[in-house]
Amino acid sequence: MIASDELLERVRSRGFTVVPDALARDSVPRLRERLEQLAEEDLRLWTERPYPGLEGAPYPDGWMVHNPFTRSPEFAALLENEAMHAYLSPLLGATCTLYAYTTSSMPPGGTNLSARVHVDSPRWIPDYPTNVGVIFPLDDFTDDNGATYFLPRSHLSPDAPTEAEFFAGAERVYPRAGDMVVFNARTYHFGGTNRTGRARHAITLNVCRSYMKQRFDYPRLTPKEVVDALGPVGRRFLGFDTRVPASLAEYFVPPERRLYKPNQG
Ligand SMILES: O=C(O)CCC(=O)C(=O)O
Repeated sequence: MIASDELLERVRSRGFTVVPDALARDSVPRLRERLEQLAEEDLRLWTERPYPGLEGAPYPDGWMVHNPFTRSPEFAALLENEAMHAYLSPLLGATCTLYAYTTSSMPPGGTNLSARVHVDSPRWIPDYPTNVGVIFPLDDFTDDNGATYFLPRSHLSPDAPTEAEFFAGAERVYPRAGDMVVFNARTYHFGGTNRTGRARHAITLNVCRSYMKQRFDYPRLTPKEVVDALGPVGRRFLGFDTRVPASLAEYFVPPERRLYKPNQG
């Protein structure tokens, strides 16, 4: 699959774009169903087995499931989504890796942590994106259910807009379920409020340059059966080609057995 030059240019010049038909439409209902199950499971586990020191605290990332691909093959398959990689490679290089993989849902009558003017990458280097965000909507985004706001061209400035400046210039995106939003993660955005009675679900990935640290140590965190089901693109994306040795025995190995493989940037 090849990215559209016009849409890539929109990411570069305006900071974001909607790419149609990134997912097979018939895969969406199952992803949506699994997302709801995982979100409920997270809340239950948080109450039943709180992390030490956090007993009694509310779940910190409500309506966001972290690392769903470790618990559900439907989410693992997206690590190799061809449309996504067709856009990531020209923007970040064909060696880019996953920084974070979560879900983002707007509950009925509410919103989530993304309802603030924010960027998903604090670094600003002129003409050099370090991180790209990808949103896979699992519901059509509308004004009523919390379509995301983006401030066009805000990735071109080192300065943060005020909230007034943001809303004076922001545009909302209206992808359909199964489309994909691709954005320079330094573009200011804001998650909307869902005023309907049905949850608005989405999957959100943040992708970084190959030599940057990932949010989690995915090669250690990902279950073996998930890794075994992936091909070279999925493994590289998880960080398997850019690991670092933990001993001289792991360092002094032939090139084909190196943990940080040659030509990874
Ligand atoms: O779900 C959304 O609409 C926004 C998500 C978001 O802001 C983020 O992932 O940083």
